[in-house]
Amino acid sequence: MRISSKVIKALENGDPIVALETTIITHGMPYPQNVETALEVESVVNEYGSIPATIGILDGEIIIGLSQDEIETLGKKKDVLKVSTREISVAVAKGLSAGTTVSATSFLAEKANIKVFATGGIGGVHREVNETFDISRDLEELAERNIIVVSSGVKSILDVEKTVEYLETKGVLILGYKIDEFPTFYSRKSGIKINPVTENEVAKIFRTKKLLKVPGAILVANPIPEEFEIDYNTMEIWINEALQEMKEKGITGKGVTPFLLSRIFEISKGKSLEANIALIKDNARVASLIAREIASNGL
Ligand code: PSU
Ligand code: MN
Repeated sequence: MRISSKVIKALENGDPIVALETTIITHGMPYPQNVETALEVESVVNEYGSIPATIGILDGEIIIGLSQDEIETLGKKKDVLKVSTREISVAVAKGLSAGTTVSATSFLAEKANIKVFATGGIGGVHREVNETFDISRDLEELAERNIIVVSSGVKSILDVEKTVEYLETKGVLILGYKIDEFPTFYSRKSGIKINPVTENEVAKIFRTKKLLKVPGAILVANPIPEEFEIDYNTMEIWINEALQEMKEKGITGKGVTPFLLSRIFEISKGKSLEANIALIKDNARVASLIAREIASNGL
């Protein structure tokens, strides 16, 4: 594992750091928007006072703090793997390149002693889980990692209620960044009530949790900025169309999330991508503010 010199310096100085994932680059968005977005997200982290650490695997090397060139290389590369925690070793042993999911990124961020992580949306319990057993590794990993993850809730391609229930079962604390309702990625609404907090309160809760040695992540839900919200019912129509096609094509497992994202991108004529970019940038802002509180409290 290689940690970039910038990130090493920040770690040594106790400066605020925000980890960023790469599956969103390799499997979540088309080129070149994936690379542009990844670089913009890093700028937002910088702008709000923290150091970005984009995490991924290039030719078998785990990198904490990819350079701009490395992000570009990963974003352009064909045949890149999508790795959850269990497959990190495969990519490394075989010298392959990979985007790290929320699970793999949380695992690696914790190893590098990074406390805050920003993403778009985490994986979750899929619709029709009774048939497919498809529950993202992200949820199990978050139960075990001592990290704060900022996301726009979970996508409504998933079963949102079941995902929230599962997070409770697994002991992942859900907090709302200045909101009292769990967001569903493209929409600020779900009807599910959560505890609203400020960045300062997140840091206090993190400290208390640490003192009590309560394991598991804190999931900070930050809703999509209002002007980019997509009407819930319109989204439902698009999602159902994509889900239907997925069934017809027989897509399962790892392919599910990337397929749905790219189909919804096409069906929505790019509107879903615009929303996705807006919310990830806002999550980077919130994560940067939280990381500063964490650092200034010496946590
Ligand atoms: N949600 C998004 N965009 C993404 C992902 C989730 O809006 O790109 C990625 C994340 O990296 C997440 C992964 O960890 O998909 C989950 O994949 P799966 O459902 O196969 O566990
Ligand atoms: Mn899955």
